[in-house]
Amino acid sequence: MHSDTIVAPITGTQPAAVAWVRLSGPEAWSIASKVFKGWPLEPNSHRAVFGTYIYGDSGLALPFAENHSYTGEQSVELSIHGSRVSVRNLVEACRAEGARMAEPGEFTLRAFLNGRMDLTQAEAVKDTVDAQTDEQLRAANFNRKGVLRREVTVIREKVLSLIVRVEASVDFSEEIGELDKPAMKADVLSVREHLDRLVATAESGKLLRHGFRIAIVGPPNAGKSSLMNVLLGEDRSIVTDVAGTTRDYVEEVLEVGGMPVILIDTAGLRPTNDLVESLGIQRTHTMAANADAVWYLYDASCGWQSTDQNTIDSFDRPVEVIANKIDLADPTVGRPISTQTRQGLAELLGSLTEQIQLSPDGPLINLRHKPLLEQAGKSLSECVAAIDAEAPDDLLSVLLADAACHLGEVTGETATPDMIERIFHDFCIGK
Ligand SMILES: Nc1nc2c(ncn2[C@@H]2O[C@H](COP(=O)(O)OP(=O)(O)OP(=O)(O)O)[C@@H](O)[C@H]2O)c(=O)[nH]1
Ligand SMILES: [Mg+2]
Repeated sequence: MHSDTIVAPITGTQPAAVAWVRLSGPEAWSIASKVFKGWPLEPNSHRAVFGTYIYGDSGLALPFAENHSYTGEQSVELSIHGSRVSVRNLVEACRAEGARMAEPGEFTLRAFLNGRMDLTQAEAVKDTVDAQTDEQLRAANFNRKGVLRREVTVIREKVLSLIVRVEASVDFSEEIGELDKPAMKADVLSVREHLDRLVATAESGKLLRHGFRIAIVGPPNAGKSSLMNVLLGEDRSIVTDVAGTTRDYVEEVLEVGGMPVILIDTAGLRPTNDLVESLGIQRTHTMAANADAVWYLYDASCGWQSTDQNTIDSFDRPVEVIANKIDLADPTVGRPISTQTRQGLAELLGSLTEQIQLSPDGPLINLRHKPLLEQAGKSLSECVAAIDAEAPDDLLSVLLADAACHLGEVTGETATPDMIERIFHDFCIGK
């Protein structure tokens, strides 16, 4: 447990109707009793009391006893009116009584250090707070409740029990006999398969976190900006009948089926001598190359041209061809839509929803977990190879210990202070 008591506002930007300030540490209750008139002689954990602060505002004090709080330490959450000055006064009053301003992420760091949560749960606290779509929130809730923690712990415990088996046969070979190599190999392979299933969730995790990027490309005047606007439901991009209206790319996030989708409107593709336009067109190509999907939009009333075919061939990747302005002409090629009459838009979104649907329920790993789990898997594969090569048992236990160590870095049991610091570095004040 830490010896100092920390304080910080735990609610967002002021002004707001109400704000909360949290104190955590051994002096939390004692400091609260000095800044809050109405603090009970015998506070009950989780029971709020109403009172007045020494600088005049009033609100609730909610005490939490040690081992029964978010951080695991004695804590108090204090509500006040959410003006900037009221929050500042309360924080200053707590500091005057000996509290220190909390560092970003320090409440959650203390919760981790006090064993209230593991690293995957601490990361999920941040994901929960940062969630912008339903699916992001659902996945964050999963991991915050410890689903990933349990999964990794189960795998790690299996590895640890394999180590015990190898070491027992090394130390007590006379009593319990030689290690059963075929059985050992089968068990290591089965743990490895379990691990691979978890590693395979990284792609969905990345999609969920960073969103599915769609570059809308095509000739000028095809209606790319119009499509962007109609999908967003707002006039984000400038639309005119002047070819070459969009000069730079514009990106916006849209929620589709609970998933974040990033729509990128780009400059229309055509030969040009205009310096600004050609720079914009270069960006269109870069955006298309880095996107998860490319939508090639053309004007159905102009028909499908050989230049359209040449452009999509040049992309060197699958492209979804979309025929716009079907209110003017029937298309011969591509998915028919009209941004003006909204024909075909529901179908377009429907097929996108199917494309980005997550695999069935389960924990998703993030980009920090992935290399650690992969390294654990590599050590297990090396262990299998060592069994095949009839390597000494000692080597098997070293390789298994290596796998267990990497798994422990995911949950935090074997994480270095440096790793832990990096995780909490991205948190903001009050988390
Ligand atoms: N009839 C009809 N006109 C449309 C439709 N979609 C867009 N337009 C019109 O087509 C013109 C060009 O639309 P934009 O959305 O600016 O086209 P763009 O592809 O972004 O063009 P650039 O930015 O120049 O590359 C505008 O006058 C729109 O009103 C449609 O479905 N039907
Ligand atoms: Mg445009």
